[in-house]
Amino acid sequence: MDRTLIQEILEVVEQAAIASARLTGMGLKNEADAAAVEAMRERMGQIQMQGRIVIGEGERDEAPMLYIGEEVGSGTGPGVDFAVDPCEGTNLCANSQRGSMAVLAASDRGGLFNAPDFYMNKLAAPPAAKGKVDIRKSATENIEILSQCLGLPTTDLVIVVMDRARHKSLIAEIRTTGARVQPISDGDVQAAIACGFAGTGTHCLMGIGAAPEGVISAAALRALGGHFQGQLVYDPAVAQTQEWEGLTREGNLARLAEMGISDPDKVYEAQELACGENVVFAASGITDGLLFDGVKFETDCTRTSSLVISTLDNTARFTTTVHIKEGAQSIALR
Ligand code: VTB
Repeated sequence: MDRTLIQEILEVVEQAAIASARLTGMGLKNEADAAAVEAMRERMGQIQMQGRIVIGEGERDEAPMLYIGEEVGSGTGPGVDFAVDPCEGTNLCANSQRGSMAVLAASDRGGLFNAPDFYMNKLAAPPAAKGKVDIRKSATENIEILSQCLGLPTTDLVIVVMDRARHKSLIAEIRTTGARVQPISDGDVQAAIACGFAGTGTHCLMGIGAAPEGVISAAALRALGGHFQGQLVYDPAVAQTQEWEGLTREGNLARLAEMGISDPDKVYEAQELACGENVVFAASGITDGLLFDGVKFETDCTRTSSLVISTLDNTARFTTTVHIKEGAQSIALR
C-alpha cells in the first residue's frame, strides 16, 4: 500500500455516504445499505489494486456485492485487503438518527483478521490507557484505571454501552462506580473511534457488538495508538439476541472450530485484529455524528465530512469535501 491509496479510499467512503444519505429518514434500511454497497463497489473498481474483501456483506450466496472473498479494483497493482461496512448503523440512517456512516479499513494482504459473523465483547479506550485497561478485568477495575490514566475523577468519565438486554448488569456495575453511562442504540464503531480522540466526551466503549465491526474499530484504534481488545462471544445466553434464536453454545463452538478458531476465548489485541504492516481507516458521515457531520445536499454542491486515519503517514485527516454540481453558481464556504 502507498499513500496514493489514502485519497482513493477517502473517495470510496464519500461516494457510499452520498448514496445512502439520499435515503436518510425514509425508513428503508436495506435500500440504504444496498445503495452504499453499490457506490462503494463502483468507486473501488476504479482503483489500481488487487483488492479483496475479507469482511463485507456476508457470504457470496447471500450478498451479491462486496461479499467475503470478492475481488475488487482494477486487478493490477498492490494487494489490499478490505473490511467494509458501507452503511454502518443502517437503522440510524433509516430513522435519520445520529451516527450513521460509510466505513472501511484497508491493509496489506492478510493484514486484517477474518472475523466470523459472531458477536464480540469489546473494550476501547484512549491512548493514555492503552495496555493498562484490560478486557479480562472487571468494569469497576477498568474504570479505576481509566480515571488514573486520564487524570479524571470516575464521576467525569463517560462509558458508552450498546443499549441491549445483555448489558443490564454491565450498566448497573458501571453506575455503581459513579461513572456515567451513555447507551447507544447502534453504531459502536463510531463510539469506539471517538475514544481514540480527546474532547469527544466519551472515554470508553464496553460491551458486546458485532465481531466484523470490531476489526474495523481495531484498525482505527491501532493507527491512533488507542486501546482496543476484542473477545468473541459464542454463547447465546450471553449474546441475548434474536439473531441467534435456535442456535446453541455447542453449535457455535463447532462453527468456530470449523473456521479454524482453535481458542474461542482468545483475547485479541488491536495489533492482532489489524496486523498488517500498514492500516488505513476511512469513514464518511451519512448522518451527523460525534466525529463529523453527515452528507449535506445543497443547491450547488454536495458536502461530505470524513475522517481518514493512516499509518502510512501517521495522520488522522478530518476532511470536508465540496462535490461541485454542474453549473454551480454559489458555493458556500461552510
Ligand atoms: C452491532 C454493532 C453495530 O449493529 O453490530 C449492532 O456493532 C447489531 O447488534 O454498530 P444487535 O444484533 O445486538 O442489534 C450496529 O449497532 C450497527 O450496525
